Amino acid sequence: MKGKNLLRIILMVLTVFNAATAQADWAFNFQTPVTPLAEDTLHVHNQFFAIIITLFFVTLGILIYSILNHRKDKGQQPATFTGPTNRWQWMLVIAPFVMLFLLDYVVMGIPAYHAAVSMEDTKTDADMVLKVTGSQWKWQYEYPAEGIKFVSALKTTQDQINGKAPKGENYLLEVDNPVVLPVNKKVRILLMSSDVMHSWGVPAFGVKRATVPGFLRETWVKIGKPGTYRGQCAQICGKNHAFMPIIVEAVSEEKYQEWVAQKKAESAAASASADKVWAKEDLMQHGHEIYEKICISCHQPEGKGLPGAFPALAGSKIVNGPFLDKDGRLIKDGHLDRVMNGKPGTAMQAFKNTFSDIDIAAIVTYERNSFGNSMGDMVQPSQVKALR
Ligand SMILES: [Cu+2]
Repeated sequence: MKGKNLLRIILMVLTVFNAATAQADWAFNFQTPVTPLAEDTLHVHNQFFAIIITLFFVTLGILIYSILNHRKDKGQQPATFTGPTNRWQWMLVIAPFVMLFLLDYVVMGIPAYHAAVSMEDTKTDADMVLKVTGSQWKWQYEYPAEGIKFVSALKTTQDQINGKAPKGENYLLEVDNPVVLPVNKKVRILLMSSDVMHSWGVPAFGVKRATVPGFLRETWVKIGKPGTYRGQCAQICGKNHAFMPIIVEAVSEEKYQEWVAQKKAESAAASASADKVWAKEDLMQHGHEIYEKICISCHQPEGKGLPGAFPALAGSKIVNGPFLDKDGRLIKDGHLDRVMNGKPGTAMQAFKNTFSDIDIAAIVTYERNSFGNSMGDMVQPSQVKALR
């Protein structure tokens, strides 16, 4: 009688569990997979989960049954033997071993091997290459074949982060420049880092790969469905680790080509307007936008920095010092040199690699005339261009 009740309880738990996981859009389920890798790994996960849960309930059932029925007060007498003494007992020792061996190395081993091998297969039939560089605290993307290169940074405003404005729908999961990729194309993704370890992770792609300074790592995607896919840095990388999301827009081949053309036109236009003379207000405004997006994470609002970690810009000797010598050459360790070439061994990167001439001129001009700094001077984009 008791054994029947126990069986009923186990069946009930399994039924409830099964009903809960069967709902595809259940809040605690995985995101819908859109790449072969994501489908493969999710399939392996589900299969293993079923095996594990079955083993769990079978062992738990035997355990509970034994506790209830093999009790001293039921008159059970303990056996006195030690070790297997007959063929039947040897069977009880060997059978679980054989079962687990088959489960691990055949039933679970073959699909796991298949998934692991396909994860590493980045080169076969790759249609294009995307380079991803993690840096504190933004992503840099490059399309080598198209000559497109841009920085993708958090778009959520400081006011939202500081609770001064209501949070948007995609709070901390929105960027200024999303990655755009064509659907149904195998994209080989090369990953690197300019400072510390980061990890480029997009759950719907089944991809999460660390970017390691000094190493080139790879993964790939072949996105089956157009859409906006969001991810985050998945390797703790310092103070603003939570503020470097990833967005991939998967679009049709035609839309992708349109985007490529538009990006190329934008960079051509930027290069052309670097040659004209800029008004100080325009540089200040553009510099403010970049500061709020990029520089603020270390140098802080109001340019006060973080003592011991990131230097203040307000009242800084470098910011309030000269940046070009009388022959128009870059002064070593001057303001412009620091922004363009960075400071090796610190979080201060060489921004000439990622920022345009206009960006660099604007940010230097902005810093020299903000936070109580009042140098009154400015840098023209053409000057930056000449220094490259
Ligand atoms: Cu991170």
